[in-house]
Amino acid sequence: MRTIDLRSDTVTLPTEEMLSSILEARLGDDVSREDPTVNELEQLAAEKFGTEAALFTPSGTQSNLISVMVHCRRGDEMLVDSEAHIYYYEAGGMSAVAGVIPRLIKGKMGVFTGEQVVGAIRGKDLHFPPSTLVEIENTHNRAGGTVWKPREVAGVSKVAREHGMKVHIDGARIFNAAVALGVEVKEYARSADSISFCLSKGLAAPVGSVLVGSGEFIGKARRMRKLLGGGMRQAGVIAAPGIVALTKMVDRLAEDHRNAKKLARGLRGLGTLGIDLRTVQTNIVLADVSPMGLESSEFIAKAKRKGVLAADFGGSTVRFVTHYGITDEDIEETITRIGSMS
Ligand code: TLP
Repeated sequence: MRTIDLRSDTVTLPTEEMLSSILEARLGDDVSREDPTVNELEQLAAEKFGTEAALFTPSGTQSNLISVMVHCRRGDEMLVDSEAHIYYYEAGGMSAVAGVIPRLIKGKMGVFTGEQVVGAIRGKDLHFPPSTLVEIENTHNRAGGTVWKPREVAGVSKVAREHGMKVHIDGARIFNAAVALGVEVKEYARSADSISFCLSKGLAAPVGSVLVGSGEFIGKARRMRKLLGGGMRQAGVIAAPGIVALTKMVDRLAEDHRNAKKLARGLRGLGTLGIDLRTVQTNIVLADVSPMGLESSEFIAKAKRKGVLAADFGGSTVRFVTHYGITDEDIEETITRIGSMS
């Protein structure tokens, strides 16, 4: 029985073209900015986002942390959705390393508004930590891969800027958002001071993320990457597949989105899982397994015995993620196998 791995788009394996690109990559010492392949990737990313500069990093977690360290001083406060990845899944780095306290905003399906930001900003009082950064997650992982529209980001950004705050977008899956709406990622970059995106999720590269922003921001970010031990040497071996990811793998995300919708409708049709189709906007499907009388961990163990892997989102919620390597037939097979679970 073939295992269908829907735990995450992080499980994607590099394409043949990515593997060959590694062998052909021109290399140098990237800490001295002498790796032509890393330089090419950074230039390509900056062009795509319409920003002055870009920085290749080992992971999305490090990119987000670097941004917080550049935008904030220790003791500052940042406004962030209560289910945001940076708050939920990044080992508390924003506080443990950057010394920043999170102030939580409750978004609707991961999206919050300028008014909510205004409501959360602290006044200028010596008792309060300065509110210096707003973080937006697009697409929003724990909300089910939901999308921020460029005008929603612009609304938050306008308010943030009026209050002297910076805006960072955790765009781990920002290309999923752009493809789902048919917009350019540039439309998001206009409203942000920094964006982090991942090469190693739906775009299928084996390693790496990229931070984009102004020349000044990226200059500071480069120093923070070094401070965090993220300065890499012949990093062209991992940047080369990243170039393939950016140039060849973006448009095909639409296929993952179609598969996610098909999976969501199929699973919902079984009548034994709670699925809110409004949240199925990109490549993530969240399912409430409580109608089956199961906790998420029990469902996952049972599904595994049927050869279907899903991720545990706690309580009675499980997550399925479609990606490169999951076919139309896999989706049908998943629905059949889950339907046969008793
Ligand atoms: N998300 C992973 C896990 O950490 C949960 C996943 O399987 O979805 N921002 C967002 C929105 C993410 O979803 C992730 C990874 C990251 C940042 C961190 O990226 P990495 O794993 O490269 O540090």
